[in-house]
Amino acid sequence: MIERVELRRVRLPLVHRFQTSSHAKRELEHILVTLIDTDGATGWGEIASPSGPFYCAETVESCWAVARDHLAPMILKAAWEHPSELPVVRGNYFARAGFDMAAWDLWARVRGVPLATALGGERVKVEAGVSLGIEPTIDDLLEQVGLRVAEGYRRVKLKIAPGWDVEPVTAVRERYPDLLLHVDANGAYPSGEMSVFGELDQRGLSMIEQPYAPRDLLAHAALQDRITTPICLDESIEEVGDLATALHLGAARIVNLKVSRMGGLTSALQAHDLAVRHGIPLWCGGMHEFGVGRAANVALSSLPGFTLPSDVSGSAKYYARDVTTEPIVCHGGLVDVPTKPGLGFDVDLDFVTAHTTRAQNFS
Ligand code: OSB
Ligand code: MG
Repeated sequence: MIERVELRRVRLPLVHRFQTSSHAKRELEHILVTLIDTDGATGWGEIASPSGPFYCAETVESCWAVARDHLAPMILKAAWEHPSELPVVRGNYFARAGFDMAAWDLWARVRGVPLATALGGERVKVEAGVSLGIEPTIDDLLEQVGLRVAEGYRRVKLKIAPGWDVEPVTAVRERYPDLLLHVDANGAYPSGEMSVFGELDQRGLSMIEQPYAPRDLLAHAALQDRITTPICLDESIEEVGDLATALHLGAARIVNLKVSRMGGLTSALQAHDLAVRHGIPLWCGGMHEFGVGRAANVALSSLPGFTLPSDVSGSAKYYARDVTTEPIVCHGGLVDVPTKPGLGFDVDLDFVTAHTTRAQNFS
């Protein structure tokens, strides 16, 4: 049983401004969730919602309200033996993910096993890629790509949007003919837009991520029929049922699984198993998580179905200093899967406290 829940809104500046098709950000505010059980054991989770409702419907404010008014009170009353038995609400995936992750961390710590082992992970290192935002100029983009390739990252993903697509992608491809490269539109193209994707189909990309709006699965299936580059879904997949529908329709040949977007590790695990049964390659996407959420992403990426590099870059790609006492590091494009119990990282409470904008405890 959980005896105490702590919620902290923590704000950290990004080392490099990040622009997607819908918005730009310089700093992030995520909510750290701490669960403390009746024996005093502790688990940490992270609610990594964007501040505004542009990637998905949730916001930091909506997550804070749902966590405060529903998830925290519900978990204090709940009897659960395993994280898969936590009480649930509809939707509100990011908010739920913070609690699910904290429950998994607690569960694994109490048993003295690394989270990756608890989830069924097999890898000791995971392959890392980077996600690069829209830059003011193509030269700026080439500089960012050069920096990350020099650091050893195994794959580069470029954000695209109408007006920033064929030209920058062609420039990067010409400079790096053998780079594992893909694009992510975050659903910015009108349903049925084919010509841009016909061009991008000639650039040797490993995938095109989320070209159309999240619910427009039929448009994704029609595009996949017309191009050979695999389509990868991100925003479209919030529940395991969404994945089943997408695969049935032929709307994706690759899937980006995100712990945050799917309401936590429990649901991501189910989606993993379904994708493996369908022979669909997976990778783990990110939301610029702080060290807590990223440690969960690293653990998930150690599962056998994650056969493509994940967005689990080292802390240094995002933050000058992370919320964990040790940063997550990437060497030669690989991130070690932690071997310590639970998430395998400790939270730097002094640093977190110094960057907390609002906190509330429940018991
Ligand atoms: O679509 O994958 C996305 C960041 C914020 C919102 C959406 C996305 C992203 C990223 C960053 O691509 C991935 C990372 O955490 O490195
Ligand atoms: Mg994406």
